[in-house]
Amino acid sequence: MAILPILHFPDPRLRNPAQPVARVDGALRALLDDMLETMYAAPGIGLAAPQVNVSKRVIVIDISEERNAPHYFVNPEITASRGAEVFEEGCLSVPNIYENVERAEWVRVKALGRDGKAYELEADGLLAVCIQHEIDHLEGKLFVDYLSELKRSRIRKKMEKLRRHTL
Ligand code: GNR
Ligand code: NI
Repeated sequence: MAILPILHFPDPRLRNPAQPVARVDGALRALLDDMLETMYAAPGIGLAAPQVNVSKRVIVIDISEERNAPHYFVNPEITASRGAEVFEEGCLSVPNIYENVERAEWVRVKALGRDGKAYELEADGLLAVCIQHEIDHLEGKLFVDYLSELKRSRIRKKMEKLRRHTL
């Protein structure tokens, strides 16, 4: 197990569309385990592989209070969605920024699990928000893309300044 470094906006590597996984093998399960450990340590409720510089369609999520109910999504696809809801989102790749984003309020998602078997899950509330946020990462999309150009450029400047400080 290992904690992986998380890329920060506006790193261009966060913008690459991720590649489908051909096979859920031992190496992929090791990636899922490292991503889960990284997400718990951050701490966050979800993590997509592009955030740890792995361009694969892989997501982990755990919205439980006890941090003991992980969801694994390999090659996830939203097969149905309904409604709209605004939720205040944050992102481990855009630290300390929280903004309202409108998304579908209910989704059905199809994916492979940690065992490589296909399954479907229906979600609403925080889980639905998180699934959509993570699938966006697989397309190179970030929650700040839903904000105005003005807000996004302010956030970009803040992040660049922070990075100059910590380098
Ligand atoms: O930890 C996270 N919290 C969160 C809160 C509201 C909406 C989405 C999220 S996902 C985020 C972790 C993350 O950046 N995943 O990509
Ligand atoms: Ni995120």
